[in-house]
Amino acid sequence: MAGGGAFRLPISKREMVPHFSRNQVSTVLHQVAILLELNGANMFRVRSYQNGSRIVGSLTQDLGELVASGELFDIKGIGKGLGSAITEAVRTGVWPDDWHDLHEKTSPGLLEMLGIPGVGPKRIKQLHDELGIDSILDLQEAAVKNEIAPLSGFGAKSQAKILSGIDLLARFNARRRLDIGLRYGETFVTLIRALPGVIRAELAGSARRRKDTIGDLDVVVALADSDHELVTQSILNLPGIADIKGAGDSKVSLILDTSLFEDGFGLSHLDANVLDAIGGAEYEQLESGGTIDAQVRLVPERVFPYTLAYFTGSKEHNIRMRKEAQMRGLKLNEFGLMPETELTGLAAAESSLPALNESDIYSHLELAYVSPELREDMGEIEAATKNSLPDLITNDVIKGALHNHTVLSDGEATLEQLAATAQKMGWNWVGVADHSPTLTVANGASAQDLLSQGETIRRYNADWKEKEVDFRIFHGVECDILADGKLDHPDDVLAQLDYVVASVHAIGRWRSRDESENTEDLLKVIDHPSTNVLGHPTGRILQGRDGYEVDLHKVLEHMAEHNDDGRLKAVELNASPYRLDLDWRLCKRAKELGVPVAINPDAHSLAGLADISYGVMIGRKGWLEQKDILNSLGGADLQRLMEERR
Ligand code: DGT
Ligand code: CA
Ligand code: ZN
Repeated sequence: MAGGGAFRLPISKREMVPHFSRNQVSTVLHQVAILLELNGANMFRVRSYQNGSRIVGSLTQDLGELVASGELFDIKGIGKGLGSAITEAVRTGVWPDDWHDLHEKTSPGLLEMLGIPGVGPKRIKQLHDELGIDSILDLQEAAVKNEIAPLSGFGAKSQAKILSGIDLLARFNARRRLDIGLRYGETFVTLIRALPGVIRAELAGSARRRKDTIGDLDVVVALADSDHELVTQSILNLPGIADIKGAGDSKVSLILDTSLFEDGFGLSHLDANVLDAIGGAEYEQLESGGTIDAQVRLVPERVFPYTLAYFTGSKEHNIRMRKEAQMRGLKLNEFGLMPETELTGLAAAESSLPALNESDIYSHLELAYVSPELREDMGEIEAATKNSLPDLITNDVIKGALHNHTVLSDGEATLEQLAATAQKMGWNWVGVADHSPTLTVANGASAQDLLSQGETIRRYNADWKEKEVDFRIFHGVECDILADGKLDHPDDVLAQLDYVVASVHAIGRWRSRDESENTEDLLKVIDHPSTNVLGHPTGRILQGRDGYEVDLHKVLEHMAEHNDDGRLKAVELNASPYRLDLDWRLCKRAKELGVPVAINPDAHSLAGLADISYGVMIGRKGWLEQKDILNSLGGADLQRLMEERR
C-alpha cells in the first residue's frame, strides 16, 4: 500500500530489549494519531500523538537507553500516558490494548483512502459521516455523481482533485518505473550480499531484464543448507521492511518501503512537462511514501544459476528454453537441467548437469549466452543458436549526447557547467538543444537568443581547439513541432545550427487526433531538410500518460529512406526514466531499418546527464550495438557526419 507502508502494529523482531526501534515507535504513534482522527477523537489527543511521533522520530539519543533510565519522561512533549505506553512497548514488545483496538475497529477502506494524495483523515471522516463512504470505490462513485462538491469545505475543485488523485494512486500501485525499481532492488540486494551466510545474491525478474516498468522485485540468494535459519532471520531484520507477507523455507515475501534508503529518498529535478503529466507534487509525495513488493528465493549454491535463470524470465523466454531442453531429451526448471525423471524439485535436481553460472546452462543447450535484457522471446533464441547475438552497447561506448537543456530555456545548468560535467563524465562532446519560442512553459528561447548561444559555443570550441583539448559542443535546438506539422523556427535560423531535434509538446492536441493525421505530420517534419533527430517519438510519460497515436513503423521506414539517400535522420531514445521513448521493441526495428538511434538524457540539470545510463539499458534491451547509435561516434566523426548528411 502506498502512503506509509502497511497500516498495522509491528511485531517485535527482537528477542531482547529494546523490542522496538525509534523509527518503529515514531511510525506507530503517527498511525495511532491518524486512527484517532478517523475515529473522531478529540483534537488534543490526536495532537499529542502527532507531536510524540515527531519528537521520538527526531531523538538524537538512543530510545532504548532513554526508556531504561526513565529519562524518556523528562522529554518535553512526552506526557505521562504516552511515556508509559512507549516504555511498556519497548520493554515487553507489546503495544497497548487500545492501540490494537483502534487498528481493529477502523475499516480497511478508510485506511486505503489515506493513500489518495490530498485526502487526509479529517476529510475521510467527514465523507464517511456525511455520505457513508467506506472505500476508494465509493469515493470515486460519489465524485463522479457530483456528490462531493456540495459538502462543506470541498467544492468542485477538490472533487476534481480527488478523482485525479484516485487515478494517480491506481497507476502508481500497479507497477513502478525502472529507475525506482532498480533503486530499491539494487540497494536491497547489496544489503543481502553483506549478510553472513549469503554466498551469492542477484536481482532477477523484470528489473534484471530492464523492463521499463517493474511489477515486483525478484531476488535469488545462494546459501549453505545449514545457514537457512540464520539468513532468513537476517533478511527479516534488514531496514526498509514495511511488512512480511510470508517467510517459508525457500521463499521470503516482503513489502519494502523507503526506509531502506539510508540517505533518504529524493527525486531529481523534473521539467514541468513531465512533472505535470505524472501528477506533480502529489506524485512526489506518493513516491517518497511508496512501497514495492519483493520475493526472495533461497537456494543451495549448486542450484543458484538455474534458479536465477528461471526467475529472471521472461516467462516466454523460459518456455523457449524448456523446449530447447526437451528437444535434447532433458528437462529444465528452476532447480536444474536433467534427464526426464519421476522425481521432482530439488531431489530431481540431484541428477542435473552442473552449472557454475548461467552461461553454462546455455552451453549445455548449445546456445550462446543470452544477456538478461534480451530474454523476451524476440528472436534471441534463434540468434543464440546461430551465434549471431548482438554485441550490446555499454556505458563505456558513450562519447556524448545531443539533447540537453541549459538556462537559456528550462535547464538548471549553464552552458559552461554542462560542458564541464560532460568532460568529467569522460565524454568527447555534448549537444545543447534548448526549447523553441512557442513552448513558453519551458521558457523557449527566441531565435535571436538561440543564435547568440551559437556564437558563444563557437568561441568555446575555438578555444578548446587552440588549447588542443579534444572536446566540443554541438549547437542544436529542440524545435517544437507545431499543430500543422511545421517547425517553430524559420528555415534560415534552423540552417545555422549543427542539428535540429524536432519534438511534439502540444500533447493534448496530438492525442485528440487520429493515428493517420499524426503520422502524416511527423513524416512532413522528417522531410524538413533541417530535421536530424525525432525527439521523444510518442510523447508518453511512463505511469503518467500514454503517448499520442502514431504509426512509428511507417515513420521509421520513412526515416530509413532518407538515410539511404544520404541524409541524417536519427530517432531519439529519450533516456529519461520517465519516458524511455522510443520503446525498446522499436529500437530493434530502427536498427533493422538502419535508422541511427540517438540516446538522449534530455537533461534539465547536471544530474540529469546521468540518465543516459537508463537509455543504455533500454538500448541494450532493444538489441543496439555501437554502430547503431550516434553517441558512440567521436566529436570529429559526428561533425563530419552532420556536415556531409545535410
Ligand atoms: P513483473 O514482476 O510483472 O514486472 O515481471 P517479471 O518478469 O518479474 O515476472 P514475475 O515477477 O511474475 O516472475 C519472475 C519470473 O519468474 C518471470 O519473469 C519468469 C518466471 N516465472 C514466473 N511464473 C512463471 C510461469 O508460470 N512459467 C514460467 N515459465 N516462468 C515463470
Ligand atoms: Ca517480478
Ligand atoms: Zn527536451
